[in-house]
Amino acid sequence: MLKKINYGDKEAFAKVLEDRNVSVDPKITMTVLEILQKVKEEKDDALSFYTSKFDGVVIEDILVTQEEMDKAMSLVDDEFISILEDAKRNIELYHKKQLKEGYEIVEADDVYLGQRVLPLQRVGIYVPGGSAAYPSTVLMDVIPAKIANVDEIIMVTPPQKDGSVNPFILASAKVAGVDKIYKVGGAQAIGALAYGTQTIPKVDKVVGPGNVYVAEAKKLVYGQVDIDMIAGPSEILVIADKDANPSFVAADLMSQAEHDTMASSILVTTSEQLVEEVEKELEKQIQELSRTSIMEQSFANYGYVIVASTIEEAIEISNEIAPEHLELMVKNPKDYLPLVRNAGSVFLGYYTCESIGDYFGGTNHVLPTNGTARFYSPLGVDSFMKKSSYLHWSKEALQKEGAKIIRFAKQEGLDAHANAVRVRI
Ligand code: HSO
Ligand code: ZN
Repeated sequence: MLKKINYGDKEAFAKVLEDRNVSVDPKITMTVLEILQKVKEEKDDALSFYTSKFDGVVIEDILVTQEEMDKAMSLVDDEFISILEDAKRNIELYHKKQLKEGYEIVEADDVYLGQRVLPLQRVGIYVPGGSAAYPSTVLMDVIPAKIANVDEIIMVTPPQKDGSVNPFILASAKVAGVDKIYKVGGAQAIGALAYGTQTIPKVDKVVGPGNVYVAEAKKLVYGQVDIDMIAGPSEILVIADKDANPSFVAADLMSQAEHDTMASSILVTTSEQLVEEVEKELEKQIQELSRTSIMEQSFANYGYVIVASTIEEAIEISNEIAPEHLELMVKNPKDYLPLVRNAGSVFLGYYTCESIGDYFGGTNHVLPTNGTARFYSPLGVDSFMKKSSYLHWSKEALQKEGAKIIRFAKQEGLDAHANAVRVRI
C-alpha cells in the first residue's frame, strides 16, 4: 500500500519532499476577499447573510446562551466530561512550564532596560463544523491561551442546520474555559474576528483549523491580526527498528491517514522484513476500520516507505522531511532524541502512539506541517503572549554617551534625531 522509495534515488526522494500545500484556486481567493469586504462594511448584516447562504439557517442571536450551554452539558455523558477534565489537567501541567518572565538589566548612572512579557488581550478560536469538529482541538487551542492569561477568549463555530452547535464542542469549550461562543463560521467568521462587528469584538489573534475558505481568510487578515499558522494536512513519520511490532506500526500509520485523503504517512525502517510485515498488517487492519476509503486514498497520495541502513540515517531522512509527528519506535529511543532537528512533536518508544498526544498526554497537537517544523513551533503559551521592551537613561548617562548617538544620527542624515539628544546635554 506504501510506495517504496530508495533514499539514494534523489528524484524519488524529492517527490516525498515536494511542497504539499496545493496552491489555492484564485477563484477561492476572490470569493474570500469579497466575503471579508462585505463583513468589514456591513458587519452583523453580512454575517447573517452568509450564515443563511452557506449554513442554510437564520439565527436571531448568534451568541450562545447559558441555556444552550446547559442543554449541551446535559447531552454529553459524565464519562466524557471527566475524560476532558483529565486531558485538561495533563495539557495544563505541560503548558504551565512554558510561561516566560521578562527581565531587567540595571547599569550604572541610573540606566536600566528590560523586556516585559504580556498576554494578548483578546483571541478568537475558530472551530470547524461537521466531522472535523474536534473537542480535543478546542482544549489544545484554549488551554495555552488561558495559561498565558489572555483577558478574553472568544470562539466562533458554524451552526448546524437546526441552529444548534455540536454539544461536544460546547462541552469542551466550557471545560477549557472559553468566555464567549458565537454561532458563525466560514471566512465571514474570520472577518468578524479581524474587523469586529456590532456583536463580535475584534480580536488580536485568530487560531484554529478550518476548511480552505477559512485558511484563505486567515492568510488575508494576517497583519490586521496575528494568526497561528497555515495548517496543512496531517503527517506522521514512523522510524522503526527490526524489533518494532508491525501491527503497531501499521496502526499508527493509519491513525494519521484517516484524517484526510491528503494526509501523509511515511515509514522509515532499518528492516526489510518489517516492511513486508507492516504491509500485511495494513491490508488486514484497514478492512477492519471505518474510514477505509480515506486511508486508502491517503496512502495512494502520500504513503511511503524508505529503507535506511541505520537509525541515524533514518533520522537524517526524517530531518529532511521535517514531519509534523515523528514516532521513534526503536530500542532506547531517548538516546536518539538529540539527533532529531526537525519535527513538530516526537513520540518515543514502542508504546507511545501519536493518539496519546492527539488527545491526552499533555503536549499540544496543533503542530507545524508541510516541512515548516524547520522553523515553526507547536502551538503553546508563547503563541498567546507578546513582548514589550523599555529603557531608562539618566542625564549623566546621556552626557557620557550622547556624542556617539549624535554622530550616528548625522550619519543617517537625521538631524532632528541628533537634535533631540543635543537639546538635553
Ligand atoms: N492529529 C491531529 C489532531 C487530532 N487528532 C485531533 C485527532 N483529533 C493533528 O495533526
Ligand atoms: Zn490525529
